[in-house]
Amino acid sequence: MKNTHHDIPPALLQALHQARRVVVFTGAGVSAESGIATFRDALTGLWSRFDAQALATPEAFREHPDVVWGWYEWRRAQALRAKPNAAHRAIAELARHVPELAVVTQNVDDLHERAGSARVTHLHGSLHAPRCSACAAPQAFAAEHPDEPDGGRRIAPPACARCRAPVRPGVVWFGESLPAEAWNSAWRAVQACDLLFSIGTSALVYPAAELPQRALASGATVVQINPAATPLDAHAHHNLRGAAADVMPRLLAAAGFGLAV
Ligand code: BJW
Ligand code: ZN
Repeated sequence: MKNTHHDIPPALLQALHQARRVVVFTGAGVSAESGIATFRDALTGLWSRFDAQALATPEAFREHPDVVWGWYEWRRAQALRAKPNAAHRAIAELARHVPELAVVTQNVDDLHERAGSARVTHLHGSLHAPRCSACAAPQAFAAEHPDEPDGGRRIAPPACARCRAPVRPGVVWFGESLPAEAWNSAWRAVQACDLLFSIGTSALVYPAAELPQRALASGATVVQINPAATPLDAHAHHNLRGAAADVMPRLLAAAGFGLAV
């Protein structure tokens, strides 16, 4: 059914053509087709014995630093191998067709940037910016390119160059605050937007999941793109069921925003 846009509602296209400020809020699903497992699927191989929600905590890192560091090195290897997909590219292209567009991502990969998006706010940090767990000094990886077997393995975290405490991933774990600057900038963009896309997120993790709600409260049109149901379904103006890498290019084409795919 190439070149037919029957599933892109005309009201959505109208909102897109009239939008002055657009926020694209993304989650792990946007990187799924780049071969990066979504958060709630990220526990294959060795990690299938663990619970992601339990591993992504300061307590897990304290008690099992080699398990947690090994998990993040495995995911970093995956992210380094991955390439942006058609969804990342469509989001970068969309920015050329609207007056203002901000990407607010929960993802810890850098695929939006590599696809060419200029304004990207990372709410949950990065796989590529380790820091000391005690003194917070930025750290280098022991190996720039981790060579991870597919199943992953336990790896002892390196010691801080300054204070010898274990180096930790530069991500936001459960129970930790989001970086204030990132959160404030996301909140401002969402408050001012007239159109918000929520793409590839289960919309379960707070405070990030407040952003689409905030957009709704301030009168913006909210469009969700996800192959599965989420708590946002009941509130979004438009729910486009499908993979982001499939829906986003079709949406751009339907809007008349050319995109080489
Ligand atoms: C596709 C697709 C395709 C598939 N195309 N789509 C009640 C109880 C306990 C705690 C809380 C509570 N209420 C609130 C909290 C606090 C907690 C929280 O929200 N918990 C909930 C789980 C209930 N939040 C926090 O702790 C936050 N901090 C905080 O609140 O600070 C204040 C505070 C201070 C002190 C004490 C208490 C509070 C911090 C949250 C940090 C989240 N960090 C993580 C880990 C980052 C590092 C890492 O990656 O390891 O961020 S958790 C994880 O979830 C990760 C993600 O960014 C985030 C969101 O996940 P996402 O992106 O939505 O992925 P998935 O896997 O869930 O979903 C993928 C989706 O894609 C699915 O819907 C698929 O259908 C879809 N999909 N293929 C499009 N091809
Ligand atoms: Zn240190």
